[in-house]
Amino acid sequence: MSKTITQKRTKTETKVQRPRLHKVLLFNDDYTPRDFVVEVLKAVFRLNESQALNVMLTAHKKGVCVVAVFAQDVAETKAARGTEAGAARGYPLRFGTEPEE
Ligand code: TYC
Repeated sequence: MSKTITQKRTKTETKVQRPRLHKVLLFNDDYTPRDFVVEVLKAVFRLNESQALNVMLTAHKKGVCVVAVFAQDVAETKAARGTEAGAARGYPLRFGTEPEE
């Protein structure tokens, strides 16, 4: 007599978890000078003059603009740096973050 042994095998899959990316948003306000917004975008986000001008003008016209996309911790740190730069000069300049879809 022969026995058949059926054994279930469990396959372990290891999936690489890439960090979810977060957008940094720039919000318009009525008080921060345009030139200052451009300087902050260049200093904190390393945008060039024309990129910074475009982002500032889009936020100015539409109320909000995506500045760039980063890993969550980088996005949060840069958004805080930008907001702090405005606050240090008494401006209500505000950056925020939100997860990318
Ligand atoms: N609206 C501001 C002004 O007219 C300029 C500005 C643009 C401020 C974009 C914030 O995110 C901003 N002085």
